[in-house]
Amino acid sequence: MDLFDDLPLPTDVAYASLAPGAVLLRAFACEADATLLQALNGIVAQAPLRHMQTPGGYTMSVATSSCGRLGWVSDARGYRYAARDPQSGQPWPLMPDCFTQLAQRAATEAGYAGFAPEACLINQYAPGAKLSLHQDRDELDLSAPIVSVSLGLPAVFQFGGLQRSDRPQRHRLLHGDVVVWGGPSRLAFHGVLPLADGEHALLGRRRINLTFRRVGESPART
Ligand code: MD3
Ligand code: FE
Repeated sequence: MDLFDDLPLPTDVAYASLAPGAVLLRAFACEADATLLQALNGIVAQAPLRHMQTPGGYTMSVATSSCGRLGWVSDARGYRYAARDPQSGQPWPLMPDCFTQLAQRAATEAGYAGFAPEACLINQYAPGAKLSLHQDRDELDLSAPIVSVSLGLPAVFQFGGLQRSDRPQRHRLLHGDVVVWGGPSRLAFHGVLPLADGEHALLGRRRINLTFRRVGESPART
């Protein structure tokens, strides 16, 4: 069957509920880390990580790329999903089988069987990089969850409510942690505090976060 039916993933999963609809699968991606990193290196060789401009005119401290049918793009015109990398004019790299397999198995564990990601956004944090509180609402299909995979240095993740002003909870996300965000948590405000310096045995001085998304039919809003 699938080339990555043998992707090493735990059968006995440690769960924690972070909020209604949000499930943390602690260390779910640990054993698959080297396979995922090798696939990631292939993607960023074709579609390099870059610091995008926000619609407000800032340069993001996080460097991003994508793979899959659609990729996430930000520029002066706004945020959107696009079928091509604006930097090369080429389609985004294909989603590797090991990525799809991991996202589907994690979604199934969290109660979202049948999740078929169309886009994987890759975020790279160097020490000091952060992501301000935001909602993910560039997708049309808000019934599907988002699956996020943390690799490398630990991060402090902020997770709030449906209003920007709701005081966020803080969680440490560690290498290999996978979180599935569905149901009422799908539109919650969230962000990442500035990354503390450190050295990770496999990834070095950085954190990588992969988010697997279902975008929905006509992706471009802007
Ligand atoms: C909760 N990424 O790419 S992952 C993003 O660590 C993003 O790079 C962060 O927020 C990172 O948009 C956080 C966890 C996450 C991702 C998407 C969510 C949490 C979410 C969407 C809705 C609610
Ligand atoms: Fe987000």
